[in-house]
Amino acid sequence: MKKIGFEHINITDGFWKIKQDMVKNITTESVYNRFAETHRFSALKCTWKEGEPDMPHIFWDSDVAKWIEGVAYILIKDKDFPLKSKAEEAIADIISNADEHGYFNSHFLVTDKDKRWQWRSHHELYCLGHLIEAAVAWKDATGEDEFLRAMCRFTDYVYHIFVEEDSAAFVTPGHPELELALVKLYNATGNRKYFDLAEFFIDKHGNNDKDCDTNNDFRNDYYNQDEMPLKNRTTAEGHSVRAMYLMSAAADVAELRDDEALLDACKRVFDNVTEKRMYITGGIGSTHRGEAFTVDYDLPNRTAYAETCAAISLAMFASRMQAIEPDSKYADVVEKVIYNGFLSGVSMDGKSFFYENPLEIDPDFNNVDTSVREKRRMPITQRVEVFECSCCPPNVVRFIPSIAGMMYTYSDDTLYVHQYMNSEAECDGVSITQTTAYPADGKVKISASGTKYIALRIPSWCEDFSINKTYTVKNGYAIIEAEGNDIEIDFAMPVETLRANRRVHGCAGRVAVMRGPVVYCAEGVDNCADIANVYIDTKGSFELSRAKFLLPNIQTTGYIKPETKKLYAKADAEYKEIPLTLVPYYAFANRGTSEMYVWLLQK
Ligand code: FUB
Ligand code: ZN
Repeated sequence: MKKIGFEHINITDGFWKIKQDMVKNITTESVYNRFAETHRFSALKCTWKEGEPDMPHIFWDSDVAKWIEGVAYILIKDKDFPLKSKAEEAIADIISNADEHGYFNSHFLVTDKDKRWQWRSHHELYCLGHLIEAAVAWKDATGEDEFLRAMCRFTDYVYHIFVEEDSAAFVTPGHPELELALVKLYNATGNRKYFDLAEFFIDKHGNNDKDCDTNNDFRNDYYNQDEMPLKNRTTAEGHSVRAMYLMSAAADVAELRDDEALLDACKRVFDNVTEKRMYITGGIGSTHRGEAFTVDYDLPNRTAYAETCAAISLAMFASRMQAIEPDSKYADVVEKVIYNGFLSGVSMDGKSFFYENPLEIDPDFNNVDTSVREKRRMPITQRVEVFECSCCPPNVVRFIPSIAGMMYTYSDDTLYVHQYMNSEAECDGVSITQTTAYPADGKVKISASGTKYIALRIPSWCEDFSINKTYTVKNGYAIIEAEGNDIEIDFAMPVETLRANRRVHGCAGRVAVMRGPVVYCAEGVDNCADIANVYIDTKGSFELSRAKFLLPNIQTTGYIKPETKKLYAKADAEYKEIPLTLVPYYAFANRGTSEMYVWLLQK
């Protein structure tokens, strides 16, 4: 199946139009300013000298590259986007400071010069991957190909070092990313050598770099995605962003070379992540140690790592799988991620970010020392504008402008609608318009032409829907003869309560509240203290109320037992009723530091 690229789709109104406007008008500039202040842009000039402060970090180039990629995606829709000139300056620095081989890295060009290609964990290939993605995007946006040609030259050099000369101290990128970028480079240039290099790295994972960089207890083969050949994998292991970037590339390669064994591994890993290792928000990676997956069902709420980039990487993997195999489980996961564990990563004003996205916050425990000797590591409770390791903000900058790229795929006779957003699209003789307020409600009007069938994803959260046409359901999609039809769909979107698998011990006796794809939470700022002790009745009433954060709040009744001053007291006290307000999870922590709980006790 082919994807309809986001460049062919205009989101014209509604939820994602607001978010795209936010990124275009606020986030991109704000991230630029923070990166300029923290020397990420000046580092590209490669003038840093030993002894000076602010030595260019090994992966600053990737931060800038993702930001340029985001600017390019905005330029595709708005040629006059004012930050174009800032991106041009950065690109000019990258091109002009490359060495005689085409090599560019703002860290290794000014320091550790003799350590090039020696440290697998030092992100050289990762940075190149992001630079390639930026260069491909820049060419698409502007038609200018100097940046792309520079990155081809750099990639040719990498091919020489890794394939022809075999002179590097490692053979797989410790942090995957280049692999998927090489597939993009191949698609952009048609040069088979870049696909060969993608295959080279994909096939090397788990076959070689056995004892490289194991200087830290979490920097092991799992962390570096080198524990076994990809085609043997059954579970997602190690650093979650690395794992999902790598599986994204594996899906690309499996599809392009028609590799069933590799594709089967992708399917197994996807199922393992989404059936056993994913939060209800679509967050993944439950420990900060190595930013990693742990074991099945280990999904602690308060210490959840659930990095914003990890959510993005899962959406990247899922959206590749949905283009290979028509099964709605992939698009369901994309939807879960984009409305929850990804979107909580950026504040409602578009300026600040969470790196970690926990499902539970109690400032009394998160923000103070909870053991005598050592502070337990806890997620921060308020978003910040920049981090020392600031991979997430520019990932938001590139992800939201290109989000429509996950909406549609098409085969000879069928157009698949994976996501519902108010939009117009035109590509390859197929055109489709969606009119909807989704996910504020579940009504969607669709008119399409240029396709014989249209396949509409029935979201997994939806038990009751109507479509004004005759349809058959296959793999989670309602298939309709489309030509000339005005389709009206209504996905009933009642408030639902969900329980977790009983192996998820942090959720024992608790329920989460969802409406459509959106997970809700209770915050201290709207409610009482100690939300941990509030029960809700799953059979009680859940009313929608005024939207503070784009989508309606939910009002229900909470039940608490009377407060006791004792540390322990008799259990048989009567419940007291309190009004309980729930807000969309993506909007938590936008009104100061406050308690926050996704999982509430079930009465
Ligand atoms: O290593 C570069 C980035 O920093 C990763 O993608 C993030 O997970 C964080 O480790
Ligand atoms: Zn990140």
